Amino acid sequence: MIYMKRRIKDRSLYLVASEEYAKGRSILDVAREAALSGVDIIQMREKGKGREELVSLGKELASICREKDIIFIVNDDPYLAKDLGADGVHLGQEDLRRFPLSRVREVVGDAIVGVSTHSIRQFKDAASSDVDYIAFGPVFETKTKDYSIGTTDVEEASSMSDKPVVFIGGIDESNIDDLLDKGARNIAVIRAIVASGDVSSSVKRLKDRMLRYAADTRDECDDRW
Ligand code: TZP
Ligand code: MG
Repeated sequence: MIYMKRRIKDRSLYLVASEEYAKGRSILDVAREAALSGVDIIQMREKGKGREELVSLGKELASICREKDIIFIVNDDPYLAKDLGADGVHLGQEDLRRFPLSRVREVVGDAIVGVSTHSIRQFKDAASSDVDYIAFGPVFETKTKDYSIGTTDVEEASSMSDKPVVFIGGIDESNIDDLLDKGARNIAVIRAIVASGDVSSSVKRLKDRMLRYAADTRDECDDRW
């Protein structure tokens, strides 16, 4: 059985762990370093690995996360999330066609379910559905998608739902302030952490920006979630 539902903390830094961007480093090494440095959520997102490899990597990532009280999310596959005892699963729009949310709930029970959205219309659908958080993007240019949606809708997406919203896509230290200014509270990245020459410093600086922004604007962490 999957664990009891964990809460996504407000002002979460969410690492999407994909070895293909790790410049030859093992994703486990990157995840370990990131876990020690302050990420709040780690997602296993490995497109090129078979099930056996995913199970073995997933067990290691789950153990790293457990040790540091980090939320562990599995991408694409609710059955794999369940088998790994993950805290949750993340699904894209195409995954939802394969696994309708009613089926996802049957598989993962009360675990965290997150969904990717790429427009306000998709966001609204997600907001009124049985998901626990909503990812919105890609807000900037990124390698995993051949388009980006820009930041025009960030304010609307930030304020439209009581569910946690996680912004994603090309976010790094050079543009994170723009998002925070527009109301973003939770940020997900691949390359800004995974491809960094100094994972620990990158994590600490991103997290520090997020927390400092909250303190400076007196909009401290919201514990509704
Ligand atoms: N979904 C939307 S953008 C993206 C995903 C998985 C990739 C984000 O990667 P990066 O390196 O932070 O742009
Ligand atoms: Mg997917």
